Amino acid sequence: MTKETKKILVTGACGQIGSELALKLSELYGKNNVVISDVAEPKPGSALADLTFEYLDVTDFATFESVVRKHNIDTIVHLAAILSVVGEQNPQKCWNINISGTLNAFNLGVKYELSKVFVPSSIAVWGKGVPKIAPQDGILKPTTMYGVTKVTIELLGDYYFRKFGLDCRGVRYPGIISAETLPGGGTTDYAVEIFYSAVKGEDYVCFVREDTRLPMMYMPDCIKAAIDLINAPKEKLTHHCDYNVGSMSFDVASLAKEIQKYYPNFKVIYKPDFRQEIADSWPDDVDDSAARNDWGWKPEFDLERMVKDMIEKLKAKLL
Ligand code: AKB
Repeated sequence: MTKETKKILVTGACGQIGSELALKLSELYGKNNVVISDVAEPKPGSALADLTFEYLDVTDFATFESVVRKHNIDTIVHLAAILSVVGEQNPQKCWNINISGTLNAFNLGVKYELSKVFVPSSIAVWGKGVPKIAPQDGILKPTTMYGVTKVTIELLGDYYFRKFGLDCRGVRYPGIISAETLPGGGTTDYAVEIFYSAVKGEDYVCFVREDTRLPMMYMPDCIKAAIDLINAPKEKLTHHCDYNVGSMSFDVASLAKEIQKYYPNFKVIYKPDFRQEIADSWPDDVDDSAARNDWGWKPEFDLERMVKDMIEKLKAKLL
């Protein structure tokens, strides 16, 4: 994207990633060039509430189209989605929102010859039997409806590129850790909730075992991955909506130990529930060499830096 032209529509903008990515995009490309949409309004008085907002259910093609036309949108950053845990509570709704919403974004991309559509995928594309370090290209057998929708979206990305020349791009996000907006119904939510308990001086009841190890990423790197991929030269890309992006990988016990450097009395009580099975079906880490080679992916935060920053931000927010 260049500074002059682009009008970007961010769907699902009030969610965990959208609320920070939309602000970064408005900083980079100008407030007037970013339109946000969601099925919930931004919090009154928040920085997000300063951006142009459109109420949009992404499964409603006519309204989606009217927003694209009204604002002369050139790029869609399509974040509206149902995550893994909520998806298991209502698989049909997960399929409808994730698949219809993405198809609408892709079809608008083709119809209005948009420059790009960015739609994230997830580590949820893998299932039981995945190697501990997930390869870029491997067998995808997800066990959740969320994972099924993400594999489908990756395949749709390849199809729309080949069939219509649509420039669609996406990364497989790991669990995202951030202090601004809580994640909404994912399996990796424990890695965010644990900080709120620690900073509030409470014990944390964790819904997965202490040895549960998953790939994770801090929000500044999550935003960097989206913007770096959106801006990468097309001719360098060997994949579309399915780039592995690694950052850090840790088990809950190691995260708790790092937090205890700041809160020595902090305790985690482990009470695994149905989410353990989902976590166990995902890899420990990912091989992101394709992202590194194709568009120079390089994360900046490790566990120590992330924990320090999260605690500082949450202290300012909660205390
Ligand atoms: C979830 O846990 O469902 C998400 C994800 C890994 O995509 N955070």
